[in-house]
Amino acid sequence: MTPPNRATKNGVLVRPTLEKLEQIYYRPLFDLIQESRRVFLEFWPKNEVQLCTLLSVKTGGCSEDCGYCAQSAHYNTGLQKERLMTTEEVMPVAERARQNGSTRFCMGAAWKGVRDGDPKFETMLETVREVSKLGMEVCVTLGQLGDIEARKLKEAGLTAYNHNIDTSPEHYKKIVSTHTFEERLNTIGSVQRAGLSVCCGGIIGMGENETDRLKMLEVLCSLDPEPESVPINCLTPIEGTPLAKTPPIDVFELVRLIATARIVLPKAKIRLSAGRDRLSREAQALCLFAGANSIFYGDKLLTASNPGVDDDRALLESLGLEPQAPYSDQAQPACKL
Ligand code: SAM
Ligand code: DTB
Ligand code: SF4
Repeated sequence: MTPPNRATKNGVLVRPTLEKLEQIYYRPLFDLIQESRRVFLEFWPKNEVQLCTLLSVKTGGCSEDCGYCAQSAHYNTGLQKERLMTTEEVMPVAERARQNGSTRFCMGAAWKGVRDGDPKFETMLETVREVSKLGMEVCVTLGQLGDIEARKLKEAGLTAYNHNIDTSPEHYKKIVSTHTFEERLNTIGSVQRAGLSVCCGGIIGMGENETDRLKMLEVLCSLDPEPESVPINCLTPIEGTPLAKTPPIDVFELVRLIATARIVLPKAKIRLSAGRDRLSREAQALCLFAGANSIFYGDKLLTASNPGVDDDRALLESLGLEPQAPYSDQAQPACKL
């Protein structure tokens, strides 16, 4: 079924153009939020927020030069490089995540990509096989992959693959030189062909302008199928990286982006991701009102800090929001479609 807020022409879905996105994004803020709230309640009628736990299973020493990243070997960020965690090491963390109410477990590795046949990839497949038995959604972000690797991950029980486009195609070149925007899209293509859900979003606050952010959204809307989840990260400035001194974003620009994403990608989980610990409770509340319905839960992201679990519990409680119920307790997914 076509979402009602998406125009169709002769039954064919019309993807929003940059012009259309600008019309939505630049409305008076309260009009924009009113519309995003309407769409949000239509597709996500429960007052729920998905809690996701993130674990860095292989930290640091990455060959890529992404200008925002603590884990790039190109910059001296003071991060201790670590080997790949074994399945036995990951399992207790995943079990604790489930006990604490997470319904999604995301594992990240600081790699350029993965290759079938590599023993490290075999370890990841084994870990995915075991974690998937716990009944949570399982997501990994391992860098570039092809059709074979995506198919094997799907067979191992993976739900979703996270591979962000991070910014507009134009701005991407200013942030990363060791791989291209096109290569990011190729990996996403393999993930889609394998029948995995795509988790794809970006970072704001890397010196891009608002048009870059809308161009990023235009690319996300052009993905077929659309991304199942869209992480919106605010840059966490990392000492030693080229973006260390980038000023923080205006919070209303973040709210505008989330609201616009909710309107044009109504079925997606919009995840308020990195940078939450620099947002006030009020700012987070506005993001959750405007359309965000998922957060990373736990005091650490991959390497950077995240609000403590007690603070997050208190925030949700004071807003009257519930953590998304675990799958086993749900008669049907929270999204109406
Ligand atoms: N190596 C894999 C890749 O690049 O896809 C996976 C790990 S990477 C750390 C995953 C995502 O985390 C990036 O695409 C980016 O969106 C986000 N991220 C990394 N460092 C960040 C930072 N300092 N601030 C905000 N987001 C960040
Ligand atoms: C995503 O978009 N954000 C998460 C997850 N996908 C893997 C990662 C955020 C990383 C923040 C910086 C750090 O912890 O090093
Ligand atoms: Fe490596 Fe991913 Fe960090 Fe880029 S974002 S340096 S690919 S870990």
